[in-house]
Amino acid sequence: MLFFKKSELEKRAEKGDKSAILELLRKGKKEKAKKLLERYEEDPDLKKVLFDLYLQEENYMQAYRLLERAPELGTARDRGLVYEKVGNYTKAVEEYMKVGDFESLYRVGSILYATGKGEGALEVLERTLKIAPPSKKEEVEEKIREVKRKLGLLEEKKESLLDKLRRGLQKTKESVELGLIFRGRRVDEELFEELEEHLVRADVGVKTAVALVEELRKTAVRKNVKSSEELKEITKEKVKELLKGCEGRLNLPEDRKPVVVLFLGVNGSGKTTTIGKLAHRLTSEGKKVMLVAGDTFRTAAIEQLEVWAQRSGADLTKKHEGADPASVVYEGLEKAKEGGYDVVLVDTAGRLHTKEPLINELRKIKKVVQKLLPEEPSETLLVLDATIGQNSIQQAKVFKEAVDISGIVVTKLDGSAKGGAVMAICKELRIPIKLIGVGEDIEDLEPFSVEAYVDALFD
Ligand SMILES: Nc1nc2c(ncn2[C@@H]2O[C@H](COP(=O)(O)OP(=O)(O)OP(=O)(O)O)[C@@H](O)[C@H]2O)c(=O)[nH]1
Ligand SMILES: [Mg+2]
Repeated sequence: MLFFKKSELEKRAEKGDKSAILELLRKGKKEKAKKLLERYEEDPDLKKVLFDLYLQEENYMQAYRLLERAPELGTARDRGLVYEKVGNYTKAVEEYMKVGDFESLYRVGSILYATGKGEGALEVLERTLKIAPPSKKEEVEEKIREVKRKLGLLEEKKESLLDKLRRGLQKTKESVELGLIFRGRRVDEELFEELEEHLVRADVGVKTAVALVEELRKTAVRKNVKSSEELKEITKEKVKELLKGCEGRLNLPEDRKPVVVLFLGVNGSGKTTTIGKLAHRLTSEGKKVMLVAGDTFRTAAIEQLEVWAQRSGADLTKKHEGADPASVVYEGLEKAKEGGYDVVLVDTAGRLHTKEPLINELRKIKKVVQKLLPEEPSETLLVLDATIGQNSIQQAKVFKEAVDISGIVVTKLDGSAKGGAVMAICKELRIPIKLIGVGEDIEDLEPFSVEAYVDALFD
């Protein structure tokens, strides 16, 4: 048998000499030291050392055992961690709250959420977000969304209006690089000329582009603008000013029943799709919605509206192909009046090559509406396809001849390299843009916002 001679240090340590025990620990004799620490753990200093040792080893049960007898051991953060690990959540929350920094509050939020206290969790997480370091903000926001979803407080909105517009105007931006040309440039004649050219390419309209750039030149001199970034901000402000008055809200008075909205526009401009999207929005708000298949030209057109009615949870009034559109409208309005509908959305045909009949048909439809509901239609919306850019202005003039138009819907902004046409449309026609289509999905309809539009176009 081999005997190891105990060192002086160990002998002293075994007798409970504090400094000897700590020296053992320092020398790396951890197991030996731990045994002795446990033997003499009633000593407050040694208890503290042992507690830290347990934490280092992630031996939370043992740390907890010590805490039960000495609740002041360690820092509040340490105690919070130990309580959390052994499942004493009430105490964990208490301790973390004492610390109150980002990490601790975030732990509290997560614990409360995991233990079914969603409302408490939300409150704490919102406080956490305020003190979150930039790198953690997104994570906390996601957690907040998760809690809100769980609590049923979140409408499932995946994309903000600005995001949608950015995505929508991607094509315009790629082809005309409106944001790019302002990056790190000298403010000189070359830049102004380039800007003018790019604005024209975005289908802003030559007159508008020239006038805008001329104004920018003057402003740049007056304000002694040196950096292109500064010029960009000024350009954005000018464009926003230019578009003031282009923004309009859909007018659907709550006190009238039913409210009628007529949709006009050439073939393929997006009338039926827009009606479907709007119906979806209105039914989600709890409104009772009737769609009227006033485009009787093709069976497919009627069927398409039928599909949208099903998707959006609206009802549909239709007749056979070739039926008199005004008579379908009449029937639809009668049903809507009787059935207590909130909104009626009327689809129409848009065959421009038959201009005279088209105009007559639209007038007739309007007359029928006013016969049954003298205050309607609340809105007569002209649907214009952004991809055809300035050409849409010509179309609009034809429709304006037929009936008064109260608002414009610009569709397919997502697929267009001519997003700038929105400017030309609004300036030339002097009719507010009320809605924009930014995709083919049911959610891809948004109110038009000058602010968001200009930001998306230039940033
Ligand atoms: N990308 C994109 N496509 C759209 C948008 N709005 C409509 N469309 C598409 O454009 C095409 C024509 O849309 P419709 O709604 O059928 O057009 P309409 O004006 O009813 O046409 P007619 O019934 O033929 O007079 C369809 O393929 C739609 O999916 C939009 O905002 N973005
Ligand atoms: Mg259609």
